[in-house]
Amino acid sequence: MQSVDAVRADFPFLNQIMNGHPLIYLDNAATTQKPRPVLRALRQYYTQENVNVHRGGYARAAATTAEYEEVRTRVAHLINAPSAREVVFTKGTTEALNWAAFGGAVSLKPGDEILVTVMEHHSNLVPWQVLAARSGAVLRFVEVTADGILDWADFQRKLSARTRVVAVSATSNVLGTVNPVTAIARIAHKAGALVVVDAAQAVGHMPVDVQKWGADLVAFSGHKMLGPTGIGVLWGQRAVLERMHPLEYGGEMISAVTRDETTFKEVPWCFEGGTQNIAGVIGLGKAIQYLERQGIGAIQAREQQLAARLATGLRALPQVTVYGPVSGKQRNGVVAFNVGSLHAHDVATALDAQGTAVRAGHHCAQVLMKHLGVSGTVRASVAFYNTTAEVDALVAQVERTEAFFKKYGMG
Ligand code: C6P
Repeated sequence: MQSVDAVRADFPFLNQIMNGHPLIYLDNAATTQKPRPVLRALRQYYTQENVNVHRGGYARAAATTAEYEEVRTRVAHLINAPSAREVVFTKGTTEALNWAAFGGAVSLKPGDEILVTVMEHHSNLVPWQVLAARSGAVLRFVEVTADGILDWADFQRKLSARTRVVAVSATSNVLGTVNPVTAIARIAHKAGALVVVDAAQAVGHMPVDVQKWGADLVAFSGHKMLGPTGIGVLWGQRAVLERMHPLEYGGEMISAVTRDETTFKEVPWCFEGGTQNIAGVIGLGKAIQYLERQGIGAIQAREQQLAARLATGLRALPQVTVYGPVSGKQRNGVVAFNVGSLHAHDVATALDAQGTAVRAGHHCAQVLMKHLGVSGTVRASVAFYNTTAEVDALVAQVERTEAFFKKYGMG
């Protein structure tokens, strides 16, 4: 990996003043910033390459189509998928997970069970809840231990021959917990369940090998891994994708249309109806190139190191509660915390006034908030372009915030 200074020079967003202070951006779990090669590619696309793909017979159309399809191969390489034809472009993780739930990968009947975890983001919970309500299936939750780890005994207890789907996040967007996907998929498959992985916080932040995971469907978003918004991926085992049906019918996903019937393109193109986010795909390709140049293993190590330092610094403050696993290896770059009884939004506002951007609230994980017994948390999330000085500055700012409110008898 390049030096942090060299890396930061590639991210113009990071170089700005916020509320009179140099901006410290620690909301990377919400979305990461974009490096110059991605920004350049988007500009280049709209200035010189903007044609529709898979349609035109002219040279520019062929070149842009080839570029678009090359990104599919790049994505496959990044996640070690056996074939680029198992990569479906979507709007993002949310859309990909909706396809996983409603695309016919599994058909449920009353009494069947869907197993999710308490730490799921709403995008990997609400679709399953709706599917359960429509089919008469039962949605069950695997609990989380006091230190923020998936309760393995509870998982084994709840997994049964009735379980038809196990839907789990690779890493939690609140606790930072890294879940043992390979082990989960192995025993879930033994029980005959479909395994769906929400990898929104994993891809680009840790080495992901879908073959090693052994899951059936994996979803992730481009914007959380240096790419543009509005582009994401549903990876699926070929046989699983083959038994799914498109959720959007229309242009470009067809093979032939008569007055009476339509035949569809093969997987994955049958899932990409209408004009796609071509610029998004091309930007995603550049993001992957950038990540691979830095080295995904090195990125993971750096983000874990920064998060561990942050968590340790915050834990040392008398009023601060840090959520999630203590061990650096079991967590990614996310650190959620609260300061005494202060409202998370008040803390985030105080940090914003000091130039630091963090997220506060339920983080689209209300079931987890209920489990933690809080209405929300503050959440700082690092990327490999953050510095130790920034992390230390946040700890100092939290300490000042704590002292400020204490002076007025709050917190
Ligand atoms: N989490 C966060 O601040 P989309 O919005 O479709 O790109 O990703 C949804 C999603 C699904 N799963 C997980 C684990 C996620 O973290 C997210 C997005 C952001 O935590 C925005 S809510």
